[in-house]
Formats: sequence, C-alpha cells, structure tokens
Amino acid sequence: MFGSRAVAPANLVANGKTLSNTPDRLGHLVPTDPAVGVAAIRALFEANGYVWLKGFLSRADVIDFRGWVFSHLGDTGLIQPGSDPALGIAADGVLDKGLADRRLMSLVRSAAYEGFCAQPRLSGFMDQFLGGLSYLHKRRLMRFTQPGTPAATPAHYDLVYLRGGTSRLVTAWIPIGDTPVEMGGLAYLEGSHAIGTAMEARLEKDNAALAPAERISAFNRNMTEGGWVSKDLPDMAARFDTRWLVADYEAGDVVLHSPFMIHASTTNRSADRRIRLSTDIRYQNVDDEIDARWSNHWSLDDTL
Ligand SMILES: O=C(O)CCC(=O)C(=O)O
Repeated sequence: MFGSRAVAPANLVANGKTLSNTPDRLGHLVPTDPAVGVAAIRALFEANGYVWLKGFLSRADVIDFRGWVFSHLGDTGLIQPGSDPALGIAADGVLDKGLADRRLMSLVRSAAYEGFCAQPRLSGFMDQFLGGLSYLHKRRLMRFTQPGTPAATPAHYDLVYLRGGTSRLVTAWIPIGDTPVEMGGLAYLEGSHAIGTAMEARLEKDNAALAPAERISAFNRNMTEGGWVSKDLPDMAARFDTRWLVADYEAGDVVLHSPFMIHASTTNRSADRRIRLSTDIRYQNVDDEIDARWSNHWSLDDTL
C-alpha cells in the first residue's frame, strides 16, 4: 500500500503545457504511514516541505462526504443525472456555473463542511503537530474540477496569500474521493520550500517601501498576476533543475504542506469522467499572529 510507482506517468498537462516525464523532471510523492508518530511526521515536513499521510481519515467518511457535496450540486448540471453522487461522474451537458458557484459558497458555510474540517482526528493531530492549540483559518476552500476542462492551479506557495500573520502555517490538502494522477491532484515541486523561502525573502525586501495593506497583498505591484510563481510547470522544473512530484491520492489521505512549498495542479483527464473534489484548509498555533484577512468565509470575490 505504501510503495511508490516506479514509472512516472505520461501526458500530464497544465495550462497548455505537457510535463516532461523523464525521471529527472517527474517523480512520485513519498507516502507516510501516520502511525510513525507526530515527531517523525514533523521531521519529514521540515525536511521535505510536505507529508502525504496515507489513510489518515476514514475512507468511508470521506466518500460519504463526497456524495453529500455532489448531491447538493445535482441541479447545477454538474453530475450525470441518475448516477451515484459519491462517484462524482460529470454530466455531458452544460454546467450552470453561476448556480454552482453560489452553491459552493453555501457548502463551505455549512455545518456539515465545518464538521468535516473540524473532525477530532484532524484537530487533535494538529494540536500535537503545532505543539499547542491549533487554529483553523475560517477562510477554507473547496474545489471541484471537471474532466476535459483546462482548469489547473498555477504554481505558487501559500504564504503569498497569507502574509499578514505568522509564517508558521500548515496547509492540509484533502482529496475528497480517490484522485489518481490523471485526475490532476496536487503536484509538488521537489525541494521547493527552500526556493519559496528565498523568493519570499526577496519579495519582503521589494515590498518594504509599500503601504502596509499593499505590502501583504498577493496582487501588489511586485507580484506576478494572481500571485502565481508561474503557469509553465515544465519550465519551472527545468529552471530550478528539479522534479514535479505527483501521486495517486485515495479517499482518506491528507497532505500537509509548508507555506513555502511550491505546488500546482494538472488538468483533470479522467477517462471515467470523474470530477476532482478537494478541500484546502490552513492551520497555525493559536498563539501566533493571525492574518485577520482570513477570518471570514471564502468568497469568490474576496481578492485574497
Ligand atoms: O487544489 C488545488 O488545485 C489547489 C490547492 C492549493 O493550492 C493548496 O492546497 O494550497
């Protein structure tokens, strides 16, 4: 269960570019058994910028939650009529994007989603991981990606969007359902927490003269559009002489990543027309400075 595949997958595409699949440019994330304990998990997080916790949550609970989410998106045209919502099979017809976006905003405000994010297994672990009481930021994102659409998250590191408090942050990326490589789950640029740290140090100098609100903005004049590092994933791997690490995620897995770790996603090319569903939520120690801009629910127009 915990072994990595030996051969890198072919034909991963992001933003119109095909990722090189040579072993020096593409590899696999290394899975971690949560049973190794919090000290070992923390050491891996520090060393690698990520920890892929296999089977951390109940697989059945995660699949149930997938079904619950898609059942609330049924009338938007997202799901194949008559199919089991837990499978998340995309409909052939046209999506009512406006309705789907409004529904998504309701779902991330719902008690059920709140309960999913605040489940004791996660919050208890985060208290241990952060060495104190953990704080879960209220701005929490849930994303669905239809197969056959070009949607992909450009390469970035999270601190760019959360600069108004501590940098001692941890993101939990949670696939809500099985997400094999071809469904375009998160890809991590190997060793890039050091690259993100150096980029942020440079930007801190560049931003020093800006007014306080602009200084912490991901969209200020010194940033690229959207705060992204790049949309060209193959170029980034070559430029930094490193590899994109991808994985066949399964329901129940949780990936923790550092706020300096560069990550992105690839296009969902599911042959079975399965929709990628995931949530990304952020924790810190409650006693560290909190970025007040993240104390509201996620809105599509919140410019954060
Ligand atoms: O799920 C995605 O496509 C992006 C998630 C992300 O950027 C994150 O977890 O920080």
